[in-house]
Amino acid sequence: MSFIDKTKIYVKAGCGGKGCFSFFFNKKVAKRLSDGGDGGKGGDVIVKVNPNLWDLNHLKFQRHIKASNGVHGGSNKKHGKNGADKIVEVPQGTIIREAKDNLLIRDLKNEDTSILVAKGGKGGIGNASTKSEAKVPFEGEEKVLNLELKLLADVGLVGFPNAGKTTFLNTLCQTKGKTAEYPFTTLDPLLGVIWHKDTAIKIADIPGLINDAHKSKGLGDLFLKHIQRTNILIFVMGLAKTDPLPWDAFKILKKELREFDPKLMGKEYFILANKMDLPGAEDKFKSLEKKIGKDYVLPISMVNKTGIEDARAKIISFFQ
Ligand SMILES: Nc1nc2c(ncn2[C@@H]2O[C@H](COP(=O)(O)OP(=O)(O)OP(=O)(O)O)[C@@H](O)[C@H]2O)c(=O)[nH]1
Ligand SMILES: [Mg+2]
Repeated sequence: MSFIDKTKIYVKAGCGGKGCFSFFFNKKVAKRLSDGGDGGKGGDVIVKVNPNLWDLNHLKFQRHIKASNGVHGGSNKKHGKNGADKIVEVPQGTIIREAKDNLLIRDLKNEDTSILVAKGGKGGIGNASTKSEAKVPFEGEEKVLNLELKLLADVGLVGFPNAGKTTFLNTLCQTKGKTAEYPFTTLDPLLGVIWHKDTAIKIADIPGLINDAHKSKGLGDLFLKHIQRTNILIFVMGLAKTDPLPWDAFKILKKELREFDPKLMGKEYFILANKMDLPGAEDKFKSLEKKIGKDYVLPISMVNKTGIEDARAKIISFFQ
């Protein structure tokens, strides 16, 4: 099952039920009186955050979403039942736009938020109220909506493929992301959590980037939107012989981020220099530290399990 962060849906609210046109003969006053009841209101379509959802996959085969129509009014002033609302559940961080002009309807950043996206039609008024003709009901609103998910993580891991991003996340947060010695092992974003007192700090691992990712090289920059909302970026560098030189990698990564969204460069960041267990890593680390400064780089090894607590403390320091 692949991670889906973009989809289009058609929503249609319910129509109002018809107002009833009917009479009864009142013997007491020897008169024909109108007694047609009003139609029920059509159901609304509501988009609601479900914090347990991770992506938009569940809407893949549910593109047409309709709320129920209101029931027609009846004789004896019987009011038709309102149509049931339809709730569309989405993950937190979903942005809703109207497809025709791409105008923002709502950015569902907060938990338990919901928004009415298509209003049900009013029911028709029966002749008991109008005293003449019954009034016709209203149609329910219909819209085509673009839904786009941008994960709400606090920290984003970026790096070349194979740098050890997922291994780091798995070690720090006990996630179960797939890791392997070949590039592009991670194909979908992965989220891990560490705790600081009562605060959950969410960390997002995204697929690896390479030079010209913004020109769709490798997996491209498709996933960079998922780190747009983070406060901090962690550049993970592998220091193995087969990994690109860390300083070069850092420059390329910064270029790719800037090409995608210059605001990404305004975020706080630091580098994790990984695979310190390997021969030659120490020299690479020292040269990187000299260039970027002590405060911006931490040595770690996921094989020797070193530097993990320093990395955790460094992350937490941004949230104090
Ligand atoms: N020697 C050594 N190998 C490591 C270390 N950390 C990770 N690796 C290995 O490096 C390879 C890549 O690790 P991943 O965690 O899959 O790397 P990634 O950055 O998530 O890679 P992509 O998902 O392809 O972008 C795996 O074979 C890991 O076992 C480390 O500290 N030392
Ligand atoms: Mg990975």
